[in-house]
Amino acid sequence: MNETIAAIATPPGEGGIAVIRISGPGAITIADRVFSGSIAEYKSHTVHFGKILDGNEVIDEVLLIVMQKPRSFTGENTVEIQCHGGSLITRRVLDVVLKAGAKAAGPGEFTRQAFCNGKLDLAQAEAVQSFIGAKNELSLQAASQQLSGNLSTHIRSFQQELIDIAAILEAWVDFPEEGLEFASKEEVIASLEKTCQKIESLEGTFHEGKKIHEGLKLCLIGCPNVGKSSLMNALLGHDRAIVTPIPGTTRDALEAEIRLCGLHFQITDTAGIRSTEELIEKEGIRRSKRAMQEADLIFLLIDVSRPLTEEDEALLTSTPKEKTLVIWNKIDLPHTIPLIESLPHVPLSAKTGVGLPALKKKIEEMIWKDNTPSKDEIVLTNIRHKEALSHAIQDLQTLINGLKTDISPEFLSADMRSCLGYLGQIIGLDISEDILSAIFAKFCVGK
Ligand SMILES: Nc1nc2c(ncn2[C@@H]2O[C@H](COP(=O)(O)OP(=O)(O)OP(=O)(O)O)[C@@H](O)[C@H]2O)c(=O)[nH]1
Ligand SMILES: [Mg+2]
Repeated sequence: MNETIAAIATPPGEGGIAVIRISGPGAITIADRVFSGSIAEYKSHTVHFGKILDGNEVIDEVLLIVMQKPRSFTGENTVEIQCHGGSLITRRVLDVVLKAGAKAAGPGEFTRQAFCNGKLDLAQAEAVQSFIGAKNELSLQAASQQLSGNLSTHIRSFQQELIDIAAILEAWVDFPEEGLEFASKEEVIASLEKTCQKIESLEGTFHEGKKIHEGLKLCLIGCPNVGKSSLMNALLGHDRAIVTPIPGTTRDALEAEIRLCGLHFQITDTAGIRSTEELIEKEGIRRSKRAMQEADLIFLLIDVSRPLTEEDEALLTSTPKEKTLVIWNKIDLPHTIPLIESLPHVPLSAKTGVGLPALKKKIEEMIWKDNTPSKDEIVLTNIRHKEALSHAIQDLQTLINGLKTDISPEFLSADMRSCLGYLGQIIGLDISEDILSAIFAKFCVGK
């Protein structure tokens, strides 16, 4: 733990500047060995211009920032060197720092120092990586909530409520006669159920959190020539897919990434579905059907400038209702909209863009079902947190059932301890070295 670590903290490649971070008890001494100025005399949180030297050789002219502990991200003495942002020059500055006595930092090691110094709890430390990796506004919002400690505050309040009850349970074990005076069994059950419900509702946000964090799969499906590729291009804002008046233009599933409604989507344009004996097209259609199964959301496109075909009808009845949005396309041409009430639908023209704003609104409705997460809401995005909460809930349920069936208080206390243990894991209490290493290994080097 008491090592001094160093790494390039900015992304690889060329840039105006790059930052090399040194953190640990020896940070100032080590930086002093390679810098032209006298760092030990600098005031904390000041910036200095000077040279990085390898013996007599000048490696780079840099700005250097000194931060004395505990007022730094890691809680350790920290020096940050802003050098020129070429990959070779950055590497050389780092090499000089390593030669002067620092150890090359592993993935997430700076954040791990921050965790060990109590600057962040484990849930917050994990949020750092989600914050950096956020691909859309909602995911950034969720990570920022977690980083500011809101999730941890909730976990701590559950723990506090349970610790109060644990004390009563322990009293029942130690003083079977007097113990009941602290609270009646019914009161204990009622408060456990209340806490359990709160934990369940937090756990329930994971479904939303997963959408936010990982994004959604959206698949465009329909008969040949209905305008699937045109709609994909319209949503992307550029000509990703080939569009022609020839039915059967798209042969393979085409994928693209897109941001819609604050979320990240992986959008798949598929081969038009029709009965065919042609080998390539047949394979394309098989892939379309697979994409449809894997999708979180399906757009079923129908060309309303011509009468419904048998194949349109077959698709209308066979696509999974809960995730299908019907798109009546080509409304810029003379058209008739079929009367179908069973599926949500939007009329539009992929060619002119009419109806696209309504489509986006509809997507939002379908995804959130009127339950758009608000800015202040905590949403779980991390599977580790969700699993720990599920275990905690199971323990609480066993505990509540045990109370109802008059099980011996010793067992109840064991369930309670286990439940508290799971809650603690989320914020990093009593967590094993293996789990910690696995968590930080997912980080990038330099963070
Ligand atoms: N007028 C009009 N034409 C459209 C519209 N959308 C698509 N088209 C035309 O319909 C033809 C087929 O469009 P595509 O986007 O290639 O259709 P697709 O569903 O991808 O077709 P396949 O790949 O063959 O399955 C092209 O000539 C498009 O210009 C629309 O909204 N209005
Ligand atoms: Mg196509």
